[in-house]
Amino acid sequence: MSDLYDIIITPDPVLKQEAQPINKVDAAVQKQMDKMLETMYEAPGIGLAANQVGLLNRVLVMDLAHKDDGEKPNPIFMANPQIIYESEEMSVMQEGCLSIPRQYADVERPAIVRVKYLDYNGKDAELEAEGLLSHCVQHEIDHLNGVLFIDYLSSLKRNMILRKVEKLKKQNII
Ligand code: GNR
Ligand code: NI
Repeated sequence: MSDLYDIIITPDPVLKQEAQPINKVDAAVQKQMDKMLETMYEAPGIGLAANQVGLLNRVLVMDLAHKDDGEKPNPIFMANPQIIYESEEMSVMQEGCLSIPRQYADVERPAIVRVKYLDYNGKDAELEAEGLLSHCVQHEIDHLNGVLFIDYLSSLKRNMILRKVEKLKKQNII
C-alpha cells in the first residue's frame, strides 16, 4: 500500500552533492513530495531532503507535528528554497539526522530565518521560522547543498560520530 523511499545513510556521495533547482512543480514533483512526506513520517523525522532519498533536485518536506500523538499533520513542502533573511542572533539546538542515525549534537545557527520557495502548488511562498522549525529548515537546505550537521562539528567529534554509525551498520542495527 504505502510506497516509501529508502533513506540513505552516511557515508554516501549523494549526501555530499549539490541538488539542482527544479523548473516547475509538476505532477512528478508533487508525487515525490507526497512520497518523501510518507517516508519522513514513517522514519519518523521532522524533515527530509531529496538527497536523503537519492534524488538530486531541490525539494524538501517538513512537519513538526507528531501525528502519532494525535496532533493534526501540518506538512510544509518546499521546492527551490532560498534563505532571504537570517538574524544576527544565533541559536544552539541539539540536532539529529535520519542519514546519521542515533547521533545527536549541538549545532549553532541563525535564530530566525526567512525562506522563499515554491509550495506544493508551484506558487511563490515565504516562511519565517524560529526555534526548532528554523533549525530544521536550515538543516534541510544544507542537505540540498551537500552539507550535513556533523560538518559544523570539530573533526574529532565528526569522526567519532561517523565511527559510531559504521559500528551500528556492522552490527546490522541500521
Ligand atoms: O528528524 C529530524 N530532527 C531534527 C532535529 C533537529 C534539527 C533538525 C532535524 S531534521 C531531522 C530529520 C532529518 O535528517 N532531516 O534531514
Ligand atoms: Ni538530516
